[in-house]
Amino acid sequence: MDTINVLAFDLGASSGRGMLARFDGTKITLEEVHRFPHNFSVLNGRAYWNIVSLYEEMKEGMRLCKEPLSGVGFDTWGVDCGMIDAQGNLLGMPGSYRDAALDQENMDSVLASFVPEEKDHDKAVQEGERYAFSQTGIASLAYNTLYKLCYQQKAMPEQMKAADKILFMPNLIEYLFSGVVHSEYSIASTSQLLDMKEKKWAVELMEKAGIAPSLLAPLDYAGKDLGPLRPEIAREVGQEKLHILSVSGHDTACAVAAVPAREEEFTFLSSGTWSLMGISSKTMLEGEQVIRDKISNEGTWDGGYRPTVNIIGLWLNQELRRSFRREGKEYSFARMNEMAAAEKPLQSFIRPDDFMQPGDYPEKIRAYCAKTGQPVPQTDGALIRCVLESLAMRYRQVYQSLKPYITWEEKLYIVGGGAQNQVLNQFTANALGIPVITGASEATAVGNIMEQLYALGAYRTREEKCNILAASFDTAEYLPQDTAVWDEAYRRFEQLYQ
Ligand code: ADP
Ligand code: LRH
Repeated sequence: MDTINVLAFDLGASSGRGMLARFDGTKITLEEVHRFPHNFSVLNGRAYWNIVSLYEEMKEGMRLCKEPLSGVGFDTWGVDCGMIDAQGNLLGMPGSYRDAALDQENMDSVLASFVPEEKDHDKAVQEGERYAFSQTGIASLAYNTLYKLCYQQKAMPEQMKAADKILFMPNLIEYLFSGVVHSEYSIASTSQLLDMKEKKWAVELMEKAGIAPSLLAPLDYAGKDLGPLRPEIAREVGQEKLHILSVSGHDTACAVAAVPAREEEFTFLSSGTWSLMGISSKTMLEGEQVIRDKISNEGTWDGGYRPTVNIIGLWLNQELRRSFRREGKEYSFARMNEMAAAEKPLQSFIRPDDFMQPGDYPEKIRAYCAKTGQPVPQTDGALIRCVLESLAMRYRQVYQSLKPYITWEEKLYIVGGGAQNQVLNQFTANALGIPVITGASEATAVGNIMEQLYALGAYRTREEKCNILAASFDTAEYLPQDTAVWDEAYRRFEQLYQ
């Protein structure tokens, strides 16, 4: 078989990368052709992604590939979108889900508006959350596209009026490179605008929220050839025959497509800026408890479900690192782990998901520990350890909410950049009391590549896919240790939620 070359652009919340895959029929060889840092910027109090710079960086990534490519695919973080007008012009910079305006209050006011007959605000919010879940199968999270669009109606009505279509980030990028206007299922599932059961837009909910359903582009699925690059771009990057292959636009769906599980049913943690814990599932999870546990029935690359809980993730570590840098201390992630490992175990915990906004994290964490009567971390290492142990404890809490649905062998597959964090992997095995198996650290790009190879007919079955993953990427296993100590400490962690 001739070697197949495909390029995956994988935009995470902390960096973008262009990964070139060469597939020889058995094995993928990955080359990182281009990596570029990116972050949101706050302008005039509002958080934006720099789509112009992302676009230029991706063109540069294409230019750097010297061999002819059989496909290029794009995946990004969830929920965010840009808008175009009826003439196809881009309307402003896409807003970031970290915008401080996308808070609980904004979400609650939308939820309460779904049940205007209920005059008690708290009850209306609860009822509204049930309604939103019943229409979508997705948990209400303050940064979902639904709540952002409602905010935009109030904050930027003129721009919303000018909008003809809303395009989710990967689909916006595909549009800029090809002119094709569509919404891919997996990324659309993160918006809370899609009825996951019926697999069509949740029109009634949108109308109640005052969002015109015509704003959404037609829904379709990964695996399609979206057509060639715009001719002027193809010429510029020297890839005149390159076609865009539609992959699951949501990076988490890509990461799950790269889990090296031979079984069809498995439990995963996609670990990066976010930690996404979930299970593969043939059906949606529903009911009161699912709503309370904030489980979202997000979409897989092939049109299925992967009930998932969003956990704040290694954003905490990234924010600590940025804070240390501001104090003049430059630590690598590996160095941060050494510092954490040297500290006393299980001293103090935070509730990870309470830390969404950027800021002075050492100060925020110390203040939280003082307020909750726990030992205040005194060193940088102690702060890092507190974050890693708290994340592992939160993983345990989420795992317990998923456990009623786990009918297969208890083990957790971890993929993504965070799989390189050996300290956290071990903490996770200890906290959950089950084996942890780590897979590709570039899982999001690998999933994107596997989906392109599938679209090109390079493999067909799950078994063939697992053989390719096994031949291409190492795995490692972590067995639980000191579980009695972690069990005792978990009781202290749980008290923070009472
Ligand atoms: P995203 O896709 O959200 O940008 P990644 O999947 O690239 O995130 O994961 C980034 C995270 O991976 C970093 O926040 C860091 O915590 C972790 N990481 C990266 N490299 C290492 C390393 N060498 N050791 C430990 N952790 C690492
Ligand atoms: C992780 C992720 C996650 C959420 C968040 C906003 O990168 O895609 O699944 O949707 O971004």
